[in-house]
Amino acid sequence: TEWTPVKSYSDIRYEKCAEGIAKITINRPEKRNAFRPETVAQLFEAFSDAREDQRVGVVLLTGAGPHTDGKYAFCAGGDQSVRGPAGYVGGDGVPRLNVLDLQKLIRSMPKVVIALVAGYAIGGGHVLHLVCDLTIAADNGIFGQVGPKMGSFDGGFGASYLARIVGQKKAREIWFLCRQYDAQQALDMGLVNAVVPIADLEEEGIKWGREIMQQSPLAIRCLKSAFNADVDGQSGLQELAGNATLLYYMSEEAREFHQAQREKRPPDASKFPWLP
Ligand code: 2NE
Repeated sequence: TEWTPVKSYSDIRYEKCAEGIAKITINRPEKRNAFRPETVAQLFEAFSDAREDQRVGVVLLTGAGPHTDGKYAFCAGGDQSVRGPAGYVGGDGVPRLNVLDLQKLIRSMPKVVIALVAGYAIGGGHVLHLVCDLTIAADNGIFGQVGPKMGSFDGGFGASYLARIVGQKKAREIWFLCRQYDAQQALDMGLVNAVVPIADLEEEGIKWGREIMQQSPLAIRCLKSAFNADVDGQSGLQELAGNATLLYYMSEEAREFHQAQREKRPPDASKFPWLP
């Protein structure tokens, strides 16, 4: 697969291929791909671009590696070296938790986001794979939360969505004991969709991406928002309803009513059935 860089960034790589698949790589291997505010801002920009690009249907999210010590990481969460008293502090001196905005974007964008996890998905990095639609793990994948042992927690998607995925007992175990789980254990608890040899990780992601790119974009879009609606309360319903509006706009019926208003004439409602 030939990847074309979209834009150059300090903390991430952002590429696209001709088949409608984008690849976003967190590129701080010396920090196990931990994110600082700038990393998150760059991720947000790349994901926003992928969302806007009508040729893109699938985004792969992964971490650069291996590091010079031979170890891999998807993401080790927030960069603790820039954590201040009110959040993670970037070059502008402002404390932020902007990864929460990124989580919402990944979750609500009407494209399929696949996490490719090699090595550590820990803390806020674990939550990032969690909010992706699908996760493919390399056989060296390591999963876990660490908040309670290092002074943090994610009680949002990191807790409630985790519990939807692995069940209440397991989610509480993950957060209360802060253990690390290997890829097979993650597969057994439904935390990931597949485990493959590390050498095959990207190829497997592309294979899944290609299969998704053969499907109906509108069907995938509506399904993603339907899955979200079950869990996300009013904002989930808003996404689902937005798709209903989109589909309605695309109908002959909406066009007639819109046209009639523009032409200052009564709409011809008789043309449209009241379906059972
Ligand atoms: C990931 C893990 C378990 C890997 O262990 P190991 O032994 O393979 O690597 P090591 O030696 O710990 O790390 C290698 C280098 O990466 C840096 C380390 O400081 C080290 O740097 P040097 O000493 O070589 O210079 N590094 C690793 N993770 C980092 C991080 N998160 N921030 C800054 N530097 C990091 C092990 O590294 C580990 O446990 N990492 C810390 C995990 C962690 O505490 N994550 C934050 C959780 S809180 C969070 O993510 C969060 C939240 O709770 C709420 C909102 C937003 C974010």
